[in-house]
Amino acid sequence: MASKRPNTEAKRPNTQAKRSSSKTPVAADATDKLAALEPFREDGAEAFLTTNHGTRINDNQNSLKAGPRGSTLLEDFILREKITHFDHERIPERVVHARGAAAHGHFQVYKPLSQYSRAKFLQDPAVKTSVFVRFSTVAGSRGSSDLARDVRGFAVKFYTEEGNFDLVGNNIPVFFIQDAVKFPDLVHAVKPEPHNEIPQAASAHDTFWDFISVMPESMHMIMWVMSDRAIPRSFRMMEGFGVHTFRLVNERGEAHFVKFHWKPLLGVHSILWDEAQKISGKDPDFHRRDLWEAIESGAFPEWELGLQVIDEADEHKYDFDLLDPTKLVPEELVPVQRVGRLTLDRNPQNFFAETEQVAFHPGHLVPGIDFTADPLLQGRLFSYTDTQLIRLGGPNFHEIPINRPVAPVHNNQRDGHMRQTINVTRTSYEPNTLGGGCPMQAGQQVGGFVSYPERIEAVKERQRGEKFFDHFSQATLFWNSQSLTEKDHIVQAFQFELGKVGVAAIRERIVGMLQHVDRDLADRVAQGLGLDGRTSLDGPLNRSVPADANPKDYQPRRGTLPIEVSAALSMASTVKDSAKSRKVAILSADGVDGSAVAEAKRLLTAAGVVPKVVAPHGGTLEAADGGAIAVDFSLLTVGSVLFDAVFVPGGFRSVEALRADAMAVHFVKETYKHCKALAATGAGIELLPPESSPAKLDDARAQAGNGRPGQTDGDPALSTGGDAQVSKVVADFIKAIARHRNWDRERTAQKVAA
Ligand code: HDE
Repeated sequence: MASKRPNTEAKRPNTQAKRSSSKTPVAADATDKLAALEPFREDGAEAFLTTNHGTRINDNQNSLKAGPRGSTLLEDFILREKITHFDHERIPERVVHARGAAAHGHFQVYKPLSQYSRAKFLQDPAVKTSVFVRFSTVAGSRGSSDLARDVRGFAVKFYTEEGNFDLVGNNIPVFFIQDAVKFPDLVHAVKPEPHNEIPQAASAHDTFWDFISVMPESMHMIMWVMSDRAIPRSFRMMEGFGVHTFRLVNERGEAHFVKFHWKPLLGVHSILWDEAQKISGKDPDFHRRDLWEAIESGAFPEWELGLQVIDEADEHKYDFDLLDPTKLVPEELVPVQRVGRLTLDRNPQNFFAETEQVAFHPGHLVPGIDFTADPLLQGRLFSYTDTQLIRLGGPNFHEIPINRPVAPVHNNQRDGHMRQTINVTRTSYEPNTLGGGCPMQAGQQVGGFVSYPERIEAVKERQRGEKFFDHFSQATLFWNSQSLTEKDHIVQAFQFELGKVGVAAIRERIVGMLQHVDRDLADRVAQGLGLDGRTSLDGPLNRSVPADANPKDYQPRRGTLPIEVSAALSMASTVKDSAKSRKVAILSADGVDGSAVAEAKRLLTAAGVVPKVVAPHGGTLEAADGGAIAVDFSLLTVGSVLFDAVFVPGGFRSVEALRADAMAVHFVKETYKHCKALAATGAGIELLPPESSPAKLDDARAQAGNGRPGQTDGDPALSTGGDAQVSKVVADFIKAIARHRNWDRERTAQKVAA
């Protein structure tokens, strides 16, 4: 075998200091984060196995022993190094947001945003700013299911030429609490209970609801978390929000308040709680896999960056406080301007090195973006560096490849655990004369960060703004803005969550709290719990009160909003124009109509849909015409919940076999019950659940017989036709997939046992 020097030797990491200085402009490709990561990649191809110190290893099968049956010798430095490294492979998981998946990509603005911000990455539509984006759940451990009912993290690291800007947001625009001091309480309440560490990645337990039942400021967020927003279909189909109000500052030093949004181009879509629970068993990596596969297949996820810009003069214009993170700014009051596009186009190559070691921080800012005094944001500014110190083990985590900015780094910070940079100057202080005064401070004109000179005249006190005490009006707005189906799901979510709460008094207090959101909501939740909707609260509503305060001063006050409904808050108003990247099961068995399978695959693939043949057995199927069809999954290995839609092609032998197979029958029934698109041709119609509407199915059979394709029962997500009508049926089917679900089916479908 040809001897070749291992890559680790060949590719020595560049130090930032070598690449450029603050006076030299950054080379065009130096802002490409993927290129910057290149020197750190190692593939071991055609290389010899070595120790960490470069000594080639001759025997990786046997430890060094005193004779073939003798004990292992302490001298075996190869064994000791290998085992020691292995023993230390784990680092602490994130205290929250432990479970996540990430991808590389880039961001481009549509037009210069110079009127609002001087940030360079927001100026030139030709500039592609590298990004690394990590999505996460909040409560669960690293190995928990993707499908927990939970908020999703949506953290974006922009590697800009002026340094890293991290937009560390969530898929819900508000938060549970108003002040950072309550964060450890909230997280302790939602995490598994301390005595038995149950339940994992779930809020459906006593301590969480106990806390919520005495924290009315959480109610707006709770409405979102009980909605289907907390069980997204895909990371690619979630909105993202910066949550806090930030500031944009332009070249002239003028500031505007801003709320950041991410709008997914595939629309905002969710699944049902019944599916979420089943997916957690069938494929707990469902979201992670979905992101990975979409990027691998070239269906790159995209979002538009949205800004809600508010004049400083309007700071006090609204009945809610812009500094209160439990409130959103309704889009009807301040429209979202879409200003740029985020595209994720490359998967990480090493989960640990990139996704696990990436360190986000809302305090990673660039000139042109600044904070407000939101007390939740202010507390976060402390927390994120602090947590990396223990999680990543020391103060040099910024030198880990994924965290390094593409902008040059020069300062007098030195040493510490695992220091990589070799600072070659004698001076590590400033001012100095020995080092020619370098590195030197940067004036604003050359990109020096200057904090926005916000005027502050204040008394030092532990207090909150007056409007912070309006805990219910936006919770009510959210409820009023939901579609009937969304409302049903919220009621069921409360019934589920509280149904898992053992202490009756907690359930009652939550119902009492819900009465302040909406009477009907409270009544419906109470009914499912076997409670009286008029349950009155035991004690004061808000128990988050300082020791010496008068509790009366801390009780909620209802504000008024100029709108009663906000369409933007309902997923029913999302775009539903693309079936791209959706997964379809083509349910088949031996004897299937091979040409129907081929035609459906062709049409679906052309529409960007991902068809998979699912059959009672793996390997290949023998089609009715004798041809062979490759099976992607056997029924045993998947479930309908892993697909967006199902097509049952004709072929009598195939359909007979499927009808005799309980798993196949269940697969179709469940698809129907979950309101997904279903299509069938020829004999395949016989597999559609008769419960859907027997009379209409007869009609469909008749239509199939006389050659007219149809949509059964006026149900736009049920497409049927004869064997010769595959093209027409699949065309309707694709439209139905793009609409995501036919939620109207739900009330009748509930009766279908699945
Ligand atoms: Fe975080 N949060 N958070 N958070 N957060 C963390 O930082 C914290 C909050 C968010 O993919 C931790 O590196 C405090 C709001 C995301 O790596 C920690 C408070 C929002 C991620 C932390 C909040 C977020 C985190 C844990 C209240 C939406 C995952 C590990 C004052 C705007 C980032 C880490 C990733 C992670 C603290 C509230 C978003 C402990 C103290 C509000 C997306 O530092």
